[in-house]
Amino acid sequence: MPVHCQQNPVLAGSAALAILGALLLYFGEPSGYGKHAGSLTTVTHLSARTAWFLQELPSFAVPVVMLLWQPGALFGPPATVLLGLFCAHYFHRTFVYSFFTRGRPFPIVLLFKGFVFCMGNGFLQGYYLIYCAEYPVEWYTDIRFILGVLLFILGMGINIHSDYILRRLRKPGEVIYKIPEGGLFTYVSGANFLGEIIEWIGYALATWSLPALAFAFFSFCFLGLRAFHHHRFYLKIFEDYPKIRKVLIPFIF
Ligand code: NDX
Repeated sequence: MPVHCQQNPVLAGSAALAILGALLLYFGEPSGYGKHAGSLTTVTHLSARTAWFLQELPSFAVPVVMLLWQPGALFGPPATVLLGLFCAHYFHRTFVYSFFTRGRPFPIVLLFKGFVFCMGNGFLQGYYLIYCAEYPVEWYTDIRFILGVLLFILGMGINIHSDYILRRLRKPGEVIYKIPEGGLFTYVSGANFLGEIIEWIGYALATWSLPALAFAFFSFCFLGLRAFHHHRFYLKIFEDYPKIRKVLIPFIF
């Protein structure tokens, strides 16, 4: 373990992520934005574009600032590539997804919570890879790295494509809901979420680290639950909702 690495924040942050994920599943309440926001007349909100930009920015900016602060500190090439994948995801989410979203306005209180979450997670993943991880150069040819990176790319592709399908269901300024069609939406209601979960499982495999595993677990809990609530919403709203379509895992659940 490198001398600069403090194990306690890494363990505490990973445990917090895992516990938060488990609590979300246990209580099973929908997160109150998007379809599940209810009436937005009683809560202070911001446009979806501004809200997604602000809340996701720390996940990109915190690791980048940490890197600039300590250039090269205990930071070998495989760790550079792995942190690059994390930052690439959040570069897209912050600067591309936010810019194009046609989502409903977002409650400010949830934006604040999302901001804190992204700050904490950006710090945890960045801290681990910059100060704690030690990958030999042979890690590039390790099956965990290769399979993990492939899964990450596959998941990111599914996630971006599915979010694109959702976006095209609305004209600019519209806030109606329609049945998503095409891509993995043919099989599941939470196709974008399935893509994101695959992505973070791949990242956990490629980094072989506790913080990444905890984040994959959190994503599975949060997004799996959200997929369940979306599925229930569709069944309630659309009488002609496709019967073959499952919640999150094609043909199974
Ligand atoms: N941000 C992760 N809980 C979240 C922000 C909110 O990156 O305090 C988790 C993330 C945070 C959350 C974050 C963590 C938990 C928090 C929560 C706020 C409260 C909660 C902090 C940080 C909390 C407690 C109290 C327990 C601690 O109008 P609209 O918005 O519905 O429109 C949607 C549209 N759309 C449709 N349009 C037409 N017809 C249809 N049928 C449509 N269906 C959807 O598509 C949106 O514009 C768009 C996508 O909507 P949706 O609902 O499918 O996805 P969404 O949840 O908005 O996520 C967007 C993307 C997606 O790719 C997803 O994978 C990714 O972001 N994401 C989201 C959340 C978390 C996360 C990834 C992760 O954990 N990895």
